[in-house]
Amino acid sequence: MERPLTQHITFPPLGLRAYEAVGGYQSVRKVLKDLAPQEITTLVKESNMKGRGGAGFSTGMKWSFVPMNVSGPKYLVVNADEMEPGTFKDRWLLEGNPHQLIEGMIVAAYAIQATESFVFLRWAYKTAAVEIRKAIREAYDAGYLGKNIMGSDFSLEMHLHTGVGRYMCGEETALLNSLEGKRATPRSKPPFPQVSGLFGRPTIVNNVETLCYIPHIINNGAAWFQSLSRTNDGGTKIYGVSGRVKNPGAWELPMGITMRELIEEHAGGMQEGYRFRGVLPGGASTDFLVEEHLDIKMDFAGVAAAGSRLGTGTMVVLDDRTCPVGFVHNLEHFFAQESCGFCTPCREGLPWTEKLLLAIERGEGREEDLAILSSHTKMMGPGNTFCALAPGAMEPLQSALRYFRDDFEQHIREKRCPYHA
Ligand code: L3W
Repeated sequence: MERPLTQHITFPPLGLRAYEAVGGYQSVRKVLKDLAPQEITTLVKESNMKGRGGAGFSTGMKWSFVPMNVSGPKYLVVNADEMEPGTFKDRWLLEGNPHQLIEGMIVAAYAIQATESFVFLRWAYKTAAVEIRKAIREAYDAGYLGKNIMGSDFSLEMHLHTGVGRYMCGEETALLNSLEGKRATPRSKPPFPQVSGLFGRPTIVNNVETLCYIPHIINNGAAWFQSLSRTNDGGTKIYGVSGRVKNPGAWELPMGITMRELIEEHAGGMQEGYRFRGVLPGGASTDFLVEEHLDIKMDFAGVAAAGSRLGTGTMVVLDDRTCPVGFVHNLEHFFAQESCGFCTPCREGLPWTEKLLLAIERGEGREEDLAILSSHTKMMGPGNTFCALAPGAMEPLQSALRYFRDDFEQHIREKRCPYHA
């Protein structure tokens, strides 16, 4: 099985010469010599590459929205602000092979003719910051960055920017505001960043995993990328599993592998004494799925058909000895804390949700609280808030109210948490 993305991951990562020795930076040489910017975008479109940050938007299509005949600067920004609970896939790529990301960034920047690029990195990823800084310096020294790359007329600057630890900065327009030195609140879309992004200029924001695939698509072609997958969404995917499984971790596997294979084979199944109860398939801001869904394909369409989202593809497993009310309360505590406070439903609704869940968890809930929680899932649902933070926060709650309703009712009826003696 091919694992293009992770095959050269080492700790510490390969330096520039060792990376070149395994084929590194070939795609930069190839595009600068043989391919026009639009040809790269077309190739990425044909590969059916869908963005790996959580939304699954077509990468080639996103790039094609950048106006090519405008003068003035354009920007490429990598969203490396990985802070979705349960998600640790980009960290693996950042710490284990930073040159692969830089190579993907150079090709992407060339495709949209950006002259300046930024890695917006989560502040807590200290090791990644050291490795990326070192790799950027090596790339400048070798002539892959800076003026007239490899003797061509294409020039690109690259900067590492570390965030301040806000989940909100993972939303692309809040990230751009933060990069401009402003408060990290989201902007209204449209206009999308491809047209008006950083400092009002055309900007592409892509996830780390997304950009790391680009060198491999350039080197091996769209058909090869599609052939790695078991479904219509091209490529491999980094999947992860955490929770009370025997072997929690992350693995690069064909897109469309089943949830059962991931949990039972790769994660080794449940630990002794624990039973599978449910799973958040793609980080905390996705709907729970349960036992009946174990055979679904873990691609964008497969998870959506089951009533959830692939999201980041990093699953959090709920077991039968963990209180689902406490589990969801913990998540809503995170989301309430991370609301930027800009729009009212999110600012007011999330702390209210958190308080209701805490009361129920403690055995102080009232019967009417379940109806209030349900109405919150609608009031903070898609279309009622400024960005996707609160609707995402409502996904685990609305599905927990559906699949684990008996647990909520038992807490209220017995005025205690049945999971605590
Ligand atoms: C032009 C249109 N561009 C969409 C572009 C848009 C963006 C991309 C996705 O949230 C999700 C969120 C989290 N014309 C366009 C267009 N685009 N329509 O496509 O856009 P969108 O709005 O669908 O999603 P988003 O706001 O980027 C991302 C979920 O991911 N998530 C969280 C992940 C968190 C991390 C992290 O911590 N780093 O990855 C997990 O599920 O809830 O729903 O570029 O411009 N008509």
